[in-house]
Amino acid sequence: MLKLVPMITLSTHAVKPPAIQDHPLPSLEMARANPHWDRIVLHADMDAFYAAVEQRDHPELQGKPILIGSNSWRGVVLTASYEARPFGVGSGMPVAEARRRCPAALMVEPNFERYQHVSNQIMDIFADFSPSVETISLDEAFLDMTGAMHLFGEPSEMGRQLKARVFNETGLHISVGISGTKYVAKVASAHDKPNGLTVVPQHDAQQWLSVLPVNRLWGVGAKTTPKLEELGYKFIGDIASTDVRVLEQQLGMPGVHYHALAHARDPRRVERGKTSKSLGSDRTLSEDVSKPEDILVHLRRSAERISRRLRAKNYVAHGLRVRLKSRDFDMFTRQRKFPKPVDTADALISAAACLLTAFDRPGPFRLVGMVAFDLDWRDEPNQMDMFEDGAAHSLETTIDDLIDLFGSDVVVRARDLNAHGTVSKNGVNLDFVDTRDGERVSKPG
Ligand code: TTP
Ligand code: MG
Repeated sequence: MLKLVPMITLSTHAVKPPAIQDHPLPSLEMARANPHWDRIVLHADMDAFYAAVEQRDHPELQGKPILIGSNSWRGVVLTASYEARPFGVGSGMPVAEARRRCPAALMVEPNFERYQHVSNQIMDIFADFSPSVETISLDEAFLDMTGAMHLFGEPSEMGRQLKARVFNETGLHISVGISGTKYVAKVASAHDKPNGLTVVPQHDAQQWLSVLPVNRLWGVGAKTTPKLEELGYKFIGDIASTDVRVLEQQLGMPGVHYHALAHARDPRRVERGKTSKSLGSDRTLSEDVSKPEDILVHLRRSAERISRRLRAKNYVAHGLRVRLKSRDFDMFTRQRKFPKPVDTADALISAAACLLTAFDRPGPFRLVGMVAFDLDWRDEPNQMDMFEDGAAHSLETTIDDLIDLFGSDVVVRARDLNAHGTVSKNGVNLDFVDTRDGERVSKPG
């Protein structure tokens, strides 16, 4: 395979965990010590997703050409294992045609429930790597990793860690592309499939793209490719070196768009939108509560749990939602955004106390809890001035250290003690991570 100059390509084609030390040394990235990254966009896409899940779960299919689909299911191949692909079969091909091209291939019926389950697992892993995850499909997402170097190291290291987590937790391989734009990250993740890791620093991206065929431009499909070739544009570099006015004249607005992509210009941000992660903690009580001061006791506990988890993950929250569930199981919520991002229990509890006054229902309530939402990276581990209250932040990080060393009972706030000098126990805590709308991964705590 032609190895293009400015990139790192790490690939193991056999089905085995990514052995980091086996990979060839990053070429250009090593040569140019620490290239500067204004933005880091990571694109991750599972390899032969449905087929890989079937091979994992049915050892007799491993190493064999398989097609996912059925004659009854729209009659098309949903995907083919990498063993079948050299025969020219793949997604969208009529099953009859695929069987003709690859007679040895075994047909496997899809099991969508299982694919959804694995998809949830990988999306949860993504959410641990970045608060800004844009899900594209069941097996594919963009992660904005800007500002995360102090947590994961160089971009190539981010990719290695993500691949290792996915493999360790699912037994499946994922290909990763990393660059300064969504476009180049996506082209890079497909560049060395399966089990690839390709890093293209932004300042090398145009050169890296230049030798790829024009059909690697977004928006250039089977119809446009021959049209571009007729005009003399075979490689992306041919588009990049042409005056944009000429392209516009020949192709209209798409010509301008191809020109920008060929120069590795793509201003689109990773849209976390509904995929943004939030952290929550609810408490279902053994005795219902009505009085604001009683509700606040429980909210304080939720605030402490959430803030510890925020700090442990180096996250800050831009918003807070308080949740109260009535005896009739109706859920009531009130929420607000913070003027500055927060990660302390103090900030969460002050906002919660404020929000509590906005509820127009008296109770009694059987569940109280809160959710910190619109999470973001804390830019620098010690960037204190970004917080409303630096003193509260250092006090709470000190408490984190004590709890890490001696366990959760080592420090108790005086206001949480009851008349007997003990912490009152009422109910069961449920901490959760919301990674997508309406979906929740719960962890009783
Ligand atoms: P893809 O990521 O496009 O394909 P893939 O994961 O099978 O293979 P690759 O290594 O090239 O990424 O799609 C993910 C899954 O979505 C795929 O396993 C099956 C399903 N799918 C369909 O059901 N219909 C389709 O047309 C395509 C393209 C995929
Ligand atoms: Mg895929």
